[in-house]
Amino acid sequence: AAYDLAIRNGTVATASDVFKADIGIRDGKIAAIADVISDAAEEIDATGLLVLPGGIDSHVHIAQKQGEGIVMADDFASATASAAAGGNTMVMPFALQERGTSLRACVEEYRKLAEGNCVIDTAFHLIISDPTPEVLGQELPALLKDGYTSFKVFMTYDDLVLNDRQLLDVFDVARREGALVMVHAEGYDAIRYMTEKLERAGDTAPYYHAASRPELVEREAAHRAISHAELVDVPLMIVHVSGREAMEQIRWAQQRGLKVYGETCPQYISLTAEDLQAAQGGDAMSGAKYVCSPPPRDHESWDAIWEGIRTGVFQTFSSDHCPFRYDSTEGKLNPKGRTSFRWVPNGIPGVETRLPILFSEGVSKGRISLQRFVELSATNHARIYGLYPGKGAIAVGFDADIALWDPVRKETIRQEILHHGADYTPWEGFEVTGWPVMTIARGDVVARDGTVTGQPGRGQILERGLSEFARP
Ligand code: DUC
Ligand code: ZN
Ligand code: ZN
Ligand code: ZN
Repeated sequence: AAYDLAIRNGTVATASDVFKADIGIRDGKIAAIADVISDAAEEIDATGLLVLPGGIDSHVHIAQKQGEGIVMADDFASATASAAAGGNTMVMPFALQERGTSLRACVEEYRKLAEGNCVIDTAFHLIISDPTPEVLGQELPALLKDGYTSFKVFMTYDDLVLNDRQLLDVFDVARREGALVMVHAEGYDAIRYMTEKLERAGDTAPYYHAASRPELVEREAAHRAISHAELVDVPLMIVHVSGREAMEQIRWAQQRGLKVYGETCPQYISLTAEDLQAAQGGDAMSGAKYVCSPPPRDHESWDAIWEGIRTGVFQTFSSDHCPFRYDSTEGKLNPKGRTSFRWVPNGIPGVETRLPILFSEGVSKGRISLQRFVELSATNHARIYGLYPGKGAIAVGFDADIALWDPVRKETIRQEILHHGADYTPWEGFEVTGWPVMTIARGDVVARDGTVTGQPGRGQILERGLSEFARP
């Protein structure tokens, strides 16, 4: 046969077009797109289904080192299996530098955890917490040459925060080496001030996590990051934007001609700060299930995020998957977490539910086109993070990374149907229209009808190229 696999009679969507076609796959790559492909060893009938580029989730945390006694709920096997079941063919987790340690040594630790365990392809970003002269002068440039072409910096958290001068120094290296900088924009001092004030008043329940990080905290940090990036003349990606305030800072920068990009996430179009409040008669601690940073806001914020999505302020829609078990002394309900929201680990699981939520709230409800969905879920992630061409589109010569979607299937999100390592989903009971029914990664069927069929270890750890989006 001319092809290993043909996907027949489906409706193909790319970032620019929607059309009926068959797809021929050979050696893990898309070898042909044609009206009819009949000479394949195997066939999948996609009648009534959408044939989309597999999702790329460029913001996930897997097995990331936490503070003492806290453990992430996913390893690389479970996180990538969960991603595959949710219509993804690639994830980008973080290799975290701990202060006082070599960046290179940390990268090798994370690689070791990932190697042999990933169901789908994976590529690491770096997190820089300790920008010593050695890190900035030697380690970072060398790692960039090895294909780690983006890194995240934090403007908050005791163990991660960089001061303004450190941000400027890191930005300067990114500019010189062509790396893309991702920024967690929330201001450390403002959060500390609010947290201590709330704790003094006895307001320590998970609910007060949101109050400790109001939108202006995010707006101020976004503005500061943007201004520093302008000073250095380096592009910037502001990740996990939660509402109007930070969105408007990015738009302001873009209107001034700066290369500032924006990412948002499902929690900012579907959860609110009220979710952190216990249900009537419920356990006040249950709000911990929704503790992530920035926190979910309100319905007006959802509208602002949609405005940003529709008008192109945001380029990527990621999960920020950061899973902790709820009912665990190593997770949300750790002993210190019960005493104050300050110690509840920040993050929620979402790698498997990202695409159904965006598809349902976006495409099915008529807020965005299918092409825009493809761009936000896959193509832009590949373009911005140095994987394009090759990934992120349905085109001849690209990896055969494909998700088949049933656009009219109704599903209720429930913990029992998910594959992550967490013991809950923040979207329990959330109803969606549109569901990924099969995921094909480099030509292999890795998930089908809610069952993960891809073996751990088939996924590769990829090096990435420099991104055009990172050019000053
Ligand atoms: N930032 C993230 O990107 N993920 C989880 C927690 C956080 O602060
Ligand atoms: Zn380490
Ligand atoms: Zn962050
Ligand atoms: Zn994150």
